[in-house]
Amino acid sequence: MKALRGFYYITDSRICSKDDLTAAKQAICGGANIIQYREKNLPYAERLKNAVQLGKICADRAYFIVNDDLRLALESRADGVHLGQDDENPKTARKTLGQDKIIGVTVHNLKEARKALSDGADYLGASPIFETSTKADAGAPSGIKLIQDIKKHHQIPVCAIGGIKTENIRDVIDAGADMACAISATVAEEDIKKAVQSFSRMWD
Ligand code: TZP
Ligand code: MG
Repeated sequence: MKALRGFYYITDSRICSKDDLTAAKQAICGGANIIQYREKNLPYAERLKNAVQLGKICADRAYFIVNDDLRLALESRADGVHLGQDDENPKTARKTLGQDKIIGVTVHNLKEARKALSDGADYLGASPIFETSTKADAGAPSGIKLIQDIKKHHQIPVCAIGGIKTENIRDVIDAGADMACAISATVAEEDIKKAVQSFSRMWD
């Protein structure tokens, strides 16, 4: 079932032994509720082809979100787009995609969270919670306090990201995270379905 809640799977072709489509299918079977296509290296035409196929795989089973690229989100008819602080403004994304699409925004502190809310974000990505080597410029870890602070002041779904493993997912959920991503702990695993299940079952 589609919901802005539960495990949020992000593709990463750099560390995955399977193609993104096969991996995403396994992630959905493992209970991922959201699939994000995050691909920074392929040419646009190839990314569009992949995004369209990923959208079909997600269908009514998971939300399909495109990272960074508003045009790709629009042309692949994704359910939404995820924007970093240096990407397109959420207001522009709203105008481009329309009211019924999902706009996620990465935030590192409460100030950015307030701004993203006033710009019309549908959910916030709280980042990075813990130390990560998957994103070189992720910045200093905020710890679970960032999740607690956002949830204390705002009523908006929060997705935690950065260094999340099965050992710390309980703390992340207890802090109030509605969703969580764990890239290296799932994408790089041989059995992606099983790896995703070990996170997704925490919301049961
Ligand atoms: N944005 C903030 S941290 C991060 C992204 C894409 C990488 C998270 O990867 P991992 O392997 O779950 O730490
Ligand atoms: Mg980005």
